[in-house]
Amino acid sequence: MERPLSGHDSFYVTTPIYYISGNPHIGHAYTTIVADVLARTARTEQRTYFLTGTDEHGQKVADAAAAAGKSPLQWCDDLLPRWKSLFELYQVEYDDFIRTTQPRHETVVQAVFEKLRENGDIYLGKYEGWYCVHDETFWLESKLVDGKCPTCGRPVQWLSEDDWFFKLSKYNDRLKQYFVEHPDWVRPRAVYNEMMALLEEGLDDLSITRTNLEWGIPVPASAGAAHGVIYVWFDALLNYISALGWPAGPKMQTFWPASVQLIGKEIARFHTLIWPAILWGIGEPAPHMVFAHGWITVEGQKIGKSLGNAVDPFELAHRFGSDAMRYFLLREAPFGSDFSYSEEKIVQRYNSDLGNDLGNLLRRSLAMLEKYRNGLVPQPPYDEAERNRVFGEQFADLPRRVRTLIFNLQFRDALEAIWELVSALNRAIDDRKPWTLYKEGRANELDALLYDLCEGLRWLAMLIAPFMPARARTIWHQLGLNTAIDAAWSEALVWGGIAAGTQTQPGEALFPRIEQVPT
Ligand code: ME8
Repeated sequence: MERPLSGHDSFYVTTPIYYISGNPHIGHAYTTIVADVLARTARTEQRTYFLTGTDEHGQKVADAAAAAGKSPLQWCDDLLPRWKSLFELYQVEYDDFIRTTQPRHETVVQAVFEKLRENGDIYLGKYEGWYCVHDETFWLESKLVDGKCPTCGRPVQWLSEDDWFFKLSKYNDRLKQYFVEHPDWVRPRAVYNEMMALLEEGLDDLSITRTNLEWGIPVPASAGAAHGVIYVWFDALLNYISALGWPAGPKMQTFWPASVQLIGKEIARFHTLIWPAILWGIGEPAPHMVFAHGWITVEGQKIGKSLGNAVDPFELAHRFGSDAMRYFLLREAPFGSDFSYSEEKIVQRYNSDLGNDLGNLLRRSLAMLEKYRNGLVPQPPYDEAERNRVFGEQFADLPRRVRTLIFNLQFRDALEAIWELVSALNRAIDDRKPWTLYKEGRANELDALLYDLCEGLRWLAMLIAPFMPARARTIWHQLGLNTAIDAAWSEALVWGGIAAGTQTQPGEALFPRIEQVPT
């Protein structure tokens, strides 16, 4: 990779800010969990900032509020706890949660508008054309499919108004050059190519105000012919820097440009064509990377609030546990691709990878330790040099490998790499049969094996911690370890960290078996 995400002294990861026009669904949890895995990994080595939040302006929110007989702000205030509780349920530890109705954001949006106007990047013109309320997007007639929105397929409405325009076309060449010089700045490649094709066609200027809408950030009065509100996308994109206190806040100096901005692929155009141009207009650099991931689908359809097939993420976390859901979402498909969701698949992954492989490894290791050694981690009967020979040598580079894969957003590969250790430990039990070693009085061999199982489990707790924080802690505690798990991550490089004599405490099953509910 051209610009590796690790190795810098600060790390800034963002998710889209979500439209608070309804309840969250599993797609919103997905992006936010991915950001959390990255942030948890980065935090152990770098100054890290993880931002998420809610997009509260625009017609879509105004319409939802009106339908409920509430003011837009009341609507947002009432729904916000539901969104925040979802993230809490999924153990998302963000550093900041921004709402676009907060004054700290609104003042920045107006200041950016002013700055662009002073620089001559904004002008007053007439907008006539089509608008999709669902996607809050302006469309040229030629882009419509059967007269409908090309992205979501809904009817569009005709707008004719005097608006302020951003000179996006002016940045077309600079964008093209930037894409050529930074071939990894937009990932995955398919999205990069799609955006490059749009640049080849040429970008039009962008209307960035809405005259006939009241719910939004007012166009600054100093703009003279000011009227209406700022277009919701122009407003929303700026959250990534308003949260840092643009222009001069200390966080801006530390964290901008962002290390990685995570989005769903349907909003790649806004983040990779419009967003860098706005940033350049105000003298800021583009983010290091925008990663546009695929969709979770059900029967081939994107899960969405309004498609009526939203899967309730609260119910899923209650049924399967938030750790198992986090595991499933990151393990099921390579990050970037679409993947179809089904409960059968969750149950299958849960019972096999989590219950049988990892859960049973912990259960049987600690049960044997309890039975043969009173639950005390034995003194391994080998010296320092030899200790590293077997597992230590075989897995010496595993923590680094996992970190690299995580920072390269290859979460499935990272989990597969971790499961190589799970399998190796399970195989060691099956091959070396501790019960026979015990019966035959081969104490040294038994101690060596039991020690390696405990140490291996210690490694596993650290390695899975960014993915499954709660279950990692369960393993840690059952091993009898009391230190903070995150701090130990980089010490894991040497096999032999668990002290002989540690009193283990077998407890609840990690992932009790789940029976498939008949459909
Ligand atoms: O677009 N699969 O907000 P939004 C995977 N407010 N991820 C999904 C998904 C699915 N089926 N459905 C949604 C907006 N997502 C704007 C963003 S940013 C300045 C403004 C995730 O509520 C994915 O991250 O429609 C997607 O991009 C985002 O939710 C869209 O959320």
